[in-house]
Amino acid sequence: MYIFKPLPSWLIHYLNSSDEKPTKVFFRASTDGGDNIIPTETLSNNPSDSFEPKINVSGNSVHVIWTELQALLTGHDIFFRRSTDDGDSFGPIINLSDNSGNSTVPEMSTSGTDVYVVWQDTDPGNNEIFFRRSTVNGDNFDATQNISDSAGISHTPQLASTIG
Ligand SMILES: [Ca+2]
Ligand SMILES: [Ca+2]
Repeated sequence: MYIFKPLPSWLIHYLNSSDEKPTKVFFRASTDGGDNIIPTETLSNNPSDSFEPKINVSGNSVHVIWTELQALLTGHDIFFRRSTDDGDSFGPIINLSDNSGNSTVPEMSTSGTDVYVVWQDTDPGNNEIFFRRSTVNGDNFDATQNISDSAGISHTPQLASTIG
């Protein structure tokens, strides 16, 4: 006797339209290859715009990052949220950048239970690329590292990792 369990497939979208402000990060998932899609869940919780969502799946975990406008004068921050039950529920929102610089353009990669996040940030005075790593599946993150640390404008980071 064989039991076939379709691989889960995931999708995320965010709405950016003039009739819904602020923009938010929405999550929807399908566990049957897209035949049925669970109701939309709103992952962001911010009175200003949330945008630039990125998603990664590792095992039963779903990791999502995005950018939020905090205030016009203090710029943006990078936020992270994870699910460990195939997207049925999500844990608390974590502010990964949490600084007064303009933190934008997040990218994410996973390898086993490691989660890697980069973004560009003006906190040091010019644009640098910041990096944070979790070795515990996003439960918490190590300290932020400035991995560009150059006088010029460093921007548009990309990230890749091998499967752990
Ligand atoms: Ca910031
Ligand atoms: Ca730089």
